[in-house]
Amino acid sequence: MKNIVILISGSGSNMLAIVQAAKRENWAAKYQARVAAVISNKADAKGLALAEREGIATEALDHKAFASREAFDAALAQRIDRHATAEAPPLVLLAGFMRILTSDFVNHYAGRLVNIHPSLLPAFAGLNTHQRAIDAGCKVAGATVHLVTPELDHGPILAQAVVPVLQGDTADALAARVLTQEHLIYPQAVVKLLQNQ
Ligand code: NHR
Ligand code: GAR
Repeated sequence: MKNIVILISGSGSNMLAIVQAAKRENWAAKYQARVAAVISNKADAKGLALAEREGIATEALDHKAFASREAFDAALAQRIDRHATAEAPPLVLLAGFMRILTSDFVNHYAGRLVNIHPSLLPAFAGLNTHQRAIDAGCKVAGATVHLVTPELDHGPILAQAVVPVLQGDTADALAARVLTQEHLIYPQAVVKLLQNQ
């Protein structure tokens, strides 16, 4: 069995989309893969309760309890690597995870660390993507699933989805439109990775 570990910080809707796709599409039988754990750097993340309701093991690891990024990332990696199996190391998915990760952490998971970013990369890496797209006068926006590399939001692109930017759009309205597409492309991109292994 290959274990998938999902890292979140907030509402966890992408996490839930992946968990539901795994059940609906029977990833256990098709790809010998399962979502083994959901880990949040925020104890009050709404996504933790959603994951519990789906019967998935959850953990909170508060980054503020650590003296440095390196120390937090080392503790996080230790938690993740408990989910290694005899067959495979874990696949790690960032789903609304809001902490930048150190190069050591990223290199340890090279090729098996994935993120979904709410813009059409390489446009609008970093934060506040929807307002920046509106302010730039973009006619389309979207989301990108990519492999994580040490340089923020710059890894190889696995999937993208496009939505229109509408007249009078607010960042919240655009974010909601983008999010509906994220829920489709993230599970699909994970399936492709599982198929290629
Ligand atoms: N780490 C590396 N090395 N590379 C990437 O591509 C990463 C990453 C960690 C997270 C997700 C990312 C996004 O999709 C991601 C990609 C957080 C920040 C950020 O500035 C930026 C990008 C992303 C996630 N975080 C602040 C920090 O100091 C904290 C912000 C907050 O807590 O609200 O870590 O956009
Ligand atoms: C998603 O839109 C995701 O792309 C974005 O946060 C939202 C999380 O929603 N990620 C980032 O901004 C990373 N910096 P979710 O918790 O409901 O999946």
